[in-house]
Amino acid sequence: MEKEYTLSIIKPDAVERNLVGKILNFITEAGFKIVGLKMMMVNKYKVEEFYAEHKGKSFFNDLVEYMRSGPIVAVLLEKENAVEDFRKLIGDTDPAKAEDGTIRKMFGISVQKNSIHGSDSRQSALRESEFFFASYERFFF
Ligand code: DAT
Ligand code: MG
Repeated sequence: MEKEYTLSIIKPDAVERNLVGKILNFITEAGFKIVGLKMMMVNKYKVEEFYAEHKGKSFFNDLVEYMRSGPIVAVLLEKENAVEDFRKLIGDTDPAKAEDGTIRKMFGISVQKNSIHGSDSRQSALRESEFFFASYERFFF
């Protein structure tokens, strides 16, 4: 089995509704191992850098405001085929379109307040992991 890593963020709407424990349990029950974990607030510049690929889009400014509206939880996860399997576990960007049993379907409120982030590729996972976690905060066993 080849280990792979992906980066998740439990977003402000889910933290605010006290869903962190429930969501983490759902993730570990699906076979992912937590190898990094951090609760924080991010400033405008950090969010803009994190979501740089969406700069200029109609929803960008609202997205940035939302992501810094309250605490988030960054989670580094390990599993075979982690990136693809985690995207399946969270479901479509729009909770209304997400499949039954996915995290966004269960907990998401809207496209913006969709409760959780998951890296979209191995390259993104590496970039996003380094974005949130120093090397001594990443526990690759
Ligand atoms: P994903 O989070 O599924 O990778 P994305 O990368 O296309 O989706 O967009 C990043 C986030 O931006 C997404 O989780 C919520 C927000 N977003 C995307 N499209 C949106 C839209 N049409 N209206 C409002 N927010 C949007
Ligand atoms: Mg994305």
